[in-house]
Amino acid sequence: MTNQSVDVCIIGCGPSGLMLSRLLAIKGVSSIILERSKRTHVEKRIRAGVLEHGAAQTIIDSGMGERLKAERMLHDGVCFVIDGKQARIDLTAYAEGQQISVYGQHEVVQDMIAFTLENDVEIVFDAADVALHDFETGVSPSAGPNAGPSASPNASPSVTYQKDGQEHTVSCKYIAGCDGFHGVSRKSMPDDKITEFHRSFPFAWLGIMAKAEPASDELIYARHRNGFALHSMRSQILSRLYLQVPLETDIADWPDDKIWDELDLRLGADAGWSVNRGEIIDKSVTPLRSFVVEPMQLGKLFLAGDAAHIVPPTGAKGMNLAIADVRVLAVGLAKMLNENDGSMLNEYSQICLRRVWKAQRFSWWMTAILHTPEGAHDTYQSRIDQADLEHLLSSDCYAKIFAENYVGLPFEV
Ligand code: RFL
Ligand code: PHB
Repeated sequence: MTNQSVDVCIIGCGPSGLMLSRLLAIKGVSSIILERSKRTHVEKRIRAGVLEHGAAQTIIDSGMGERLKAERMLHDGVCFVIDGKQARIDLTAYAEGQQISVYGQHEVVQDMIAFTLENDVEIVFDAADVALHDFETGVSPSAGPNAGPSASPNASPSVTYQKDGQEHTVSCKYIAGCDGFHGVSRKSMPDDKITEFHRSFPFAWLGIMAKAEPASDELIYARHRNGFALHSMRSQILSRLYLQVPLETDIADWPDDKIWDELDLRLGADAGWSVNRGEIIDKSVTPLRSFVVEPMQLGKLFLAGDAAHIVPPTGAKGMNLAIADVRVLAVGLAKMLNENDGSMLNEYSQICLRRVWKAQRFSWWMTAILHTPEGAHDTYQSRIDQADLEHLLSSDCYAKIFAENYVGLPFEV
């Protein structure tokens, strides 16, 4: 049995938890990260690939972006293939010179973990049965309406976990729930204190990573009567590709050749373009869903990233939102802990949710116009979606709105 004390106990060692820990350290606030999985698992999990301009800059400014700076692929534009016809949006021209960075989330996480450990912040991997205690009490001086009951403003939260057959306790001033959609933090909030908003989509993405030179320098989003496809990449020798598939898809029904043929069909434009094939080293199916919890804070517990909201990956927003959340949270916590000023912490939810809902709208819209529900490609809705895409690809005003959202809206904090 051990007992430790820190300012902030962070649950989850994904991009949100790691970035929060670093931003707090810069402001002299101590933290520990509790992670239920093993380090190797966390570092190998293949997920996001696109960083907004501001998210990449945040990683670089935090000191954790040396490899990102050296190895990222900076993109000026993004391509679309709509029923075989190709078009391109020049992001940099429409978004005041800003670019997106293509760099794998697992590389971001590896870089952040190495940096965190080198800088003597503790990460406990393999932490089982993480449980949150006594966080519901008042948040701070001048607590706002979402801050929970303030019956005992001096009560301190704590977090317990099991490791190596022992129970451990972390006493802290605040808890940050950065533990993803399936984590324990949001589930610890009483149902009557939160409102959850859900939307599910009637399809999933089959994603592959392949040892193949990307066949295009830029990302290609395709809408085809068979469904959506996406051509992305991780490096000059690694391609990342996705196909819209039915929700109940069994990966065994998709042998490699079938995947490649379908990618060629959906992504192939007029000119007979085809993807470069290679050894498939990862294959997975992910259902698409949207989710938001309001508020993102209760007493001294603050949720960030996927713990508080999920978007379908079509808009490439999830990891970017996670980074935007913890920028706000770090400033709010530091102001409270260093200056006894709770004004920003009490506004945490409202500030984050303004960005979250805009990203929800953008991700929902990207998903709606680019996917074709099975058997529903000649419907009223599919004609509306086609018209929407044609407008996007022929209008400077519309392209500017797209580019502003895709490279990332400005940060409030
Ligand atoms: P994470 O990354 O899920 O990390 C949460 C961590 O918490 C741990 N955990 C626990 N630890 C202790 N106790 C518990 N009880 C715990 N329960 C869970 C987990 O093991 C994990 O280590 O959440 P975070 O940090 O909020 O980061 C969010 C991002 O991971 C996510 O939004 C993105 O991956 C979404 N996403 C994309 N985002 C982008 O910004 N750009 C993209 O291009 C992009 N592409 C994608 C994506 C997500 C995808 N999938 C697989 C859903 C593409 C795909 C296919
Ligand atoms: C990726 O490279 O994994 C990726 C790119 C763009 C998206 C989603 C995922 O919209």
